[in-house]
Amino acid sequence: MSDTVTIKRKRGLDIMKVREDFPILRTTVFGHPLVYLDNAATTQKPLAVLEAQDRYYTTINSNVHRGVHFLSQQATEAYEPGRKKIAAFIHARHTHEIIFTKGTTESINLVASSFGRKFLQKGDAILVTAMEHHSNIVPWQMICEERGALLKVIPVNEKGELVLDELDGLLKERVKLVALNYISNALGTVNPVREVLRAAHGMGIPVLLDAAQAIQHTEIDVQELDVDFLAFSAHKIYGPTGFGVLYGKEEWLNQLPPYQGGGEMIKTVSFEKTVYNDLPYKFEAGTPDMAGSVGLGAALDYIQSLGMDNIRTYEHELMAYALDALRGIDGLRLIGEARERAGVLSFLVGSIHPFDLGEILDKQGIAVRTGHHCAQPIMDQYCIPGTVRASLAFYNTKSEIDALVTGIHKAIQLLG
Ligand code: 7TS
Repeated sequence: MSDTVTIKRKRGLDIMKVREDFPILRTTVFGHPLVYLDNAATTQKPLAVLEAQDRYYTTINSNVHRGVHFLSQQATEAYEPGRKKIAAFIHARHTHEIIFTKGTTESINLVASSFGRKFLQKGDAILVTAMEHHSNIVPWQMICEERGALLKVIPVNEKGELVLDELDGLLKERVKLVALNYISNALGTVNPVREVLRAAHGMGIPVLLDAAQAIQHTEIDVQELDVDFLAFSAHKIYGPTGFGVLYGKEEWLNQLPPYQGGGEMIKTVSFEKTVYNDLPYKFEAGTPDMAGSVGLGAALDYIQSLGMDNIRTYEHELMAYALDALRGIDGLRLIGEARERAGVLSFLVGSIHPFDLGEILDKQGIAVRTGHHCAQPIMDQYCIPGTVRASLAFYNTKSEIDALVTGIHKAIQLLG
């Protein structure tokens, strides 16, 4: 580790300096400085990522793996290190346990489709939680319907926490796989994934973690967690859109059939028989997103130069500040009051429609998200159509939280 990184780690983050790495944060919206609080939807990209991708297209672009020519080899040499960086970042045992996908959604669809076709029988079940993103519900519903299996649900209490008392009972109902999010995008709940893993593994049941909202906020060690599958998107961890990762334990990935057929995923093809490629290529049909791998690799380098521990400490402090500030607003109701939370603040104010509040905030340059956040079942449980959601990143500041509070007060004056 370089001296500068060590110094940064000791001193924590210099947020104003960090913000300079993100050119888009200098944008003004309706005459106000942009306050970007929609980080759960997608994060902004630092110059390091933008420049790495630009460099790739400007100087290296070519198709990987298939050519003897100079650029093709350069492209392969630029593309494959991304896989190594990701494996190191999540502490995977093997680099070939990292499968490149389009994002969390495709990673989950891959497992649902391949695992489902191989292991799901009529009357079996998949277990999810009541606070999943649609990406971790619908793919399972689809394969369950196809295989005559059932989708079962771990309930969530009023505070937005999993009701684990029911877990053992549910697992006994012919559950073949548990799929849950690490951190909820709708409530901000950090789920007790270790307890779920322990209970599931106690019965020999594999677990898929949807880490779309966790990878950017907390250190993840897949070996220490002993998780079987883990999915995340590059764009939520300061990398490019359209690129993501499925981690799978080698022993599971070797058992699963390919997800899609095409180039790259084969060793030999004849009309009589096709022999599939080894991991990870067995699951990577077609020309991959080379710039995606380069961009995600650059994002992980950037994050590590700041230090995940520094990021976690700062975001924790910012979250505590934001929670205090929002709780001080008369008539504001937090949706999700879990003891362990990260990244996301979901709320409603009096009888103001989330969309109206979002619009008034937007006019003040404050970007929040309104709606059901692709988590309709948990919204139904709270009997609400949606919420206003402010979601944090390490480049957000306490004065941006103050701006949000001022903006909400303004909305109350106008509409309350
Ligand atoms: N799982 C969770 C927990 C998510 O938050 C999201 C995206 C996904 C899966 C899907 O990720 P994708 O990159 O494949 O689309 N969540 C959100 C959100 O909260 N607002 O916009 C996208």
